[in-house]
Amino acid sequence: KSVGVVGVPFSGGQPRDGVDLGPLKIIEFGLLDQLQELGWQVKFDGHRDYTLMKPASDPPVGRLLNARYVSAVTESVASSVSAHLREGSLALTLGGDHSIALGTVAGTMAVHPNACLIWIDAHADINTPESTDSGNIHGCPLSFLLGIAGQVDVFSWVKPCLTPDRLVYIGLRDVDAGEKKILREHGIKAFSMHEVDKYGIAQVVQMAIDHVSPNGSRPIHLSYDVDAIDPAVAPSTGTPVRGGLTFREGHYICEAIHETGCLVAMDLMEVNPSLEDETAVFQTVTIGCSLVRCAMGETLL
Ligand code: DIR
Ligand code: MN
Ligand code: MN
Ligand code: MN
Repeated sequence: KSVGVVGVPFSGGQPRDGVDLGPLKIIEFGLLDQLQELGWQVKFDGHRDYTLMKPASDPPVGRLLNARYVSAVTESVASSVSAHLREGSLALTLGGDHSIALGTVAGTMAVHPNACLIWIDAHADINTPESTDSGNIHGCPLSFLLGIAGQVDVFSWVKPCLTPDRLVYIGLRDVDAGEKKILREHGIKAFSMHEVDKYGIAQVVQMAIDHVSPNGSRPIHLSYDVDAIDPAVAPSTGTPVRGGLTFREGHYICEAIHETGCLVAMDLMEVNPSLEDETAVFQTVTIGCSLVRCAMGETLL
């Protein structure tokens, strides 16, 4: 078994500097050795310098900020992910902000068109170019992937590749009014923190997997925003929201998805080592690594 690691030191999908340092810190912390110890053959070409793709001028496209830059980076990420999957490797992408998932999911769907997407996040990241208040594209990747974003010429490379029935959320607790309307209108399944409290994490994960993969046979793409975890546990992230997943709930999700045997791609996003103090950064980077290890087969016993 082999894993292709894509390090994406990119922050252009949101305004806070430092999230581009996430992949560097996670790898510095020793994630690749840890995966080797779990029996994975690790392929890592080094962190690419995406700043080379930054256009000289990138004025807002409607409300969208840094749209040309985000588009160029995500298009490149999509081909990196596809290449790893075509070689039969699991694709692990380390962000960077969550706009990068526009690339990773497109890359997965290019190789596994029937794959499903499990999105772990405090936020729904499904704003359209019209509904976004912030203009930050890390709040929008799913609208592009689902084809509900409308035509944006800058993103013409993105083909709708996801259907609402193959998307499920766990962990939501900060969803914009416009996003709630989109979730309702498209019948998208979401387990917010309310459902986690109500049913417990084990039942929520089971219901989520059953929803997106009714026969248990679809390839799974797991896109994990570290802000899904409670900020008391994972503080160094750009848009923390109280009332999140506990340490164990966050890990349980990864363990249960590993147990399906269907995981083909994972994203770990929004670790920002420039936010909060040294202890907070250590905690957040540590949990980032352990979430990935659990999704890739680490067990407690
Ligand atoms: C908000 C926040 N819904 C937006 N989104 C965040 O900017 O669209 N996503 N923080 O991670
Ligand atoms: Mn997110
Ligand atoms: Mn988030
Ligand atoms: Mn369904």
